[in-house]
Amino acid sequence: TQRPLRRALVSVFHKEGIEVLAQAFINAGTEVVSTGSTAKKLAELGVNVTEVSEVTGFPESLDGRVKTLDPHIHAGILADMTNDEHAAQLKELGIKPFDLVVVNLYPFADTVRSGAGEADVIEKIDIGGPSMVRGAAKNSATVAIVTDPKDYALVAQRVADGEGFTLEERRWLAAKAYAHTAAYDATISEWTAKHWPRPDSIDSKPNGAESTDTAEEGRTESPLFPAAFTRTWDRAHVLRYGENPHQKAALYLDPLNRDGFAHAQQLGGKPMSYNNYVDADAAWRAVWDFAPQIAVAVVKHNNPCGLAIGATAAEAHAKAHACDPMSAYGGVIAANTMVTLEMAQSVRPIFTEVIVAPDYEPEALELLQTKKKNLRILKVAKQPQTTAQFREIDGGLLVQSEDKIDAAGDDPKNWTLVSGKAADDATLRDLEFAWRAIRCVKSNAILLAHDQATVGIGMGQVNRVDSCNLSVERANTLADGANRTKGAVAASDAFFPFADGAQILIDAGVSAIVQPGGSIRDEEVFDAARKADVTMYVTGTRHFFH
Ligand code: 93A
Repeated sequence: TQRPLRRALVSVFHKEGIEVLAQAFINAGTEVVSTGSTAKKLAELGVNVTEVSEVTGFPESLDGRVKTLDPHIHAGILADMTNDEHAAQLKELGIKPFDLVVVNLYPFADTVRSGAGEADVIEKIDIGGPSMVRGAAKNSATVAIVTDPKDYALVAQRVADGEGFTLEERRWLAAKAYAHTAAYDATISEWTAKHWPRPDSIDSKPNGAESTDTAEEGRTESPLFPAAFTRTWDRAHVLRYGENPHQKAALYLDPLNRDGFAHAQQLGGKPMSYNNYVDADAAWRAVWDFAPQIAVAVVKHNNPCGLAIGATAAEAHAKAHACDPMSAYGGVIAANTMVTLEMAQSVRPIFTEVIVAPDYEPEALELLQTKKKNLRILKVAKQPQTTAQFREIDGGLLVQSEDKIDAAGDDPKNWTLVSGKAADDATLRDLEFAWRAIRCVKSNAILLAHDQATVGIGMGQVNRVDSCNLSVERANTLADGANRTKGAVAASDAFFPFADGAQILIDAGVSAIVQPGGSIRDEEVFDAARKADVTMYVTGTRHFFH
């Protein structure tokens, strides 16, 4: 099944690594056909190369949009030379077959990332390249397709040995090639879906049905998340293991969001693990809910064990850590501001897995790098840009827009006072803090806060009463025996279905509670607060998080 690589078609945007191929072609006397600047480069390297325009009898035209799109090229790629009729036809047409096609596509994603204008981006949509790749991959019966420069050395070897690739090898190369063009087109689709949405002039409901967002539920056309379905993920980093050592895991990177958390620059410590990524991403997203105020989050098992706003990074960290020093052991720390030397000093004695921040003072970085050798130190260029969340279910994929603190009910101006007197400024600040902070706590979530810092968090329970008890218990477990529930404020991520949960918080001495409201027993819940003269606001917005 081996086929000698006697005639090659080479058209590559990036010329890196092509030398090894050129040398092999020269040594083996391979016939090489090539496009404009690739031909020039190969000629410089000493290859006896034929220009594509010579083969097609047609000049490269329309600013290079039409170079290889020609039957003289594509018949040479697509002729199955194991098929006698194909071979005969090709001979009749005076076209010679290719044995090897080497293509490297226009850098679409790089061009988008560079911030280039629309016209430049469009020009970097490769048409001829993918056509050659797909054609050669289809014809793996006789053609070897190479799209990955990492394979050049292998190709050079097969050119040199005069035997070429086996059928199995050509098929493997074809499979790689189709993955490559699929990802390439998906990236283009993601960009076009984002930049060229359906205009109002085109009815989303051809049958004239109502065109509200809710009417879109259950429809397959005009998806709510056009970009989500065509999302491509670049370059996988294989991770040591997943959530547990017996699970396989990898990190895939978004080629259009190279400044995101997953692309963090690591400035120290051991390699990131799967769980490190999960926790650090949660912490990183949590702190940005408070921008432009300075915030620090300490996260463990995807839940905050401390979250605070401070006048400085060090103060925010000290307050966040103080919430639950026991749980902070082995946690992940995120800051939405530069990590100062002072903050680094307060982090130093605490066993921490990961620290993530937009930047570090040089002295802070040096201290962390030299005194905490295992600490993974991450620097992230941009605040979170993610818009959609994915969850695979058996036989399907759930997609939703991300929960952000941007609903009407997230603004205290829109809250309704249902019990007690209106909160004073400090209490209202704490209530707003608690409400923002509850977004990142796993449901059912109850969060107690004081002085813009969490003091007790009840998370992830299957009933709200347990979460209330847990938040109170966590608040009052400090070694010094301090009662931190008295005078604290409380937030609940969803309504209280009964008065019992709220009663636990009231009995523990909280001064104010904020919750979405909307239970059929709202009045019972409000009455419990009224009886104790505890301030209660309802937001009308919920922040479940699972
Ligand atoms: O503009 S194209 O879509 N039209 C074509 O006919 C064509 N043929 C090859 N782009 C085309 N190519 C691409 O040109 C290749 O995929 C490769 O990226 C690049 C190589 O051109 P050059 O050799 O001039 O640098």
